[in-house]
Amino acid sequence: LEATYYGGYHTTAGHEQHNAAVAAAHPDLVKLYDIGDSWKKAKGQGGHDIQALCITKLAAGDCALHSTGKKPKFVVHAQIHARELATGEIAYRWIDLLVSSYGVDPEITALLDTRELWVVPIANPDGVDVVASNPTRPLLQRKNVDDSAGGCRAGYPGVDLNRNSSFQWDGDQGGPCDEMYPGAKAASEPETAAIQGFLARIFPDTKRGVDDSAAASTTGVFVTLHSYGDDILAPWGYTGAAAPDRDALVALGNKMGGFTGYPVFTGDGGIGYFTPGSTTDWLYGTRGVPSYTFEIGPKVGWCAGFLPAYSCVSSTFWPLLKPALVYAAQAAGTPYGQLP
Ligand code: 0X9
Ligand code: ZN
Repeated sequence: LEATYYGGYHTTAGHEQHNAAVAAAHPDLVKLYDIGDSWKKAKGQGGHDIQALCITKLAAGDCALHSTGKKPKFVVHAQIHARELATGEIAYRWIDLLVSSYGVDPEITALLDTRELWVVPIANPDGVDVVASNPTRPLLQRKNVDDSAGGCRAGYPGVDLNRNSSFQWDGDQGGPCDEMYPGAKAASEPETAAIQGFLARIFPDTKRGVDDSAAASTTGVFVTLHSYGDDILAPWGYTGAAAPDRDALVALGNKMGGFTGYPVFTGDGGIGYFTPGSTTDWLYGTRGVPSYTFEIGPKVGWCAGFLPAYSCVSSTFWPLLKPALVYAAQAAGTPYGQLP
């Protein structure tokens, strides 16, 4: 299986080889987990396990798949929309930065000493297989590859995994052949069950009204990488009503967006449509974790679009995202307070 395509982007197999190599090379820093199945895997038709890495200077109790760890958690989640090529590469470089900088760069060393840095580099592995199946001109598959609702004469069947989450799921977002098809029911897809199950295990429930003493001391930050809106979207995505912590969410969003030049929007701001069933609304709405969609830009120019030249990763995307992710990881300690 080819590890790369389209000038250097990593296939699902390439990411799997990388994850295994990083875990083997850094047993003191990395734990690698299988958090569930892709749709094809669940059907016994090949497919993939969905992989999550936890990167930290491992001490007793760190990086367990439950919420009792002492270090605040920062999660990077990427390529839930398969055709958004820049996103998985940023996750890949983030992993490499973390494991190669421990004991070398004081800022990253401090991060690994004090945070659990979780990464799900490919949230939609079957979809990425479709995209990479034409290595010179990647296919524009957005969704997973669930075709059980019937054939689509034109276009690509599948469920939009960013409409399938079981918080404010809305079945009226389109039919099986539409790009925003939310699935037959909430969390119908194994990829959704995997990410929700994983996040519910590692994050305690700190949302308002559950335990307000916990809400006041919320730790953890979640970032999902999309492209190419050139902005940051904060909860809620399903409604224009203000989220309970909207001012604090936007304040942290603005700090992170300062590194990338992204403005911060809530509701349908910036995009012009609501997004019921998104990953970020689900995590914020069920666990209270400050959760952001980074829409990697630019919207115009050479590096715009779903399929930018691979050289754009080094020239444009990574230099902007790297400091934003470092900042977000630091902020996971006290996301709503004492912003440095
Ligand atoms: O529509 C989406 O899923 C995202 N845009 S994309 O072009 N990458 O497909 C936007 C998601 C916005 N989410 C929230 N506002 N929570
Ligand atoms: Zn997207």
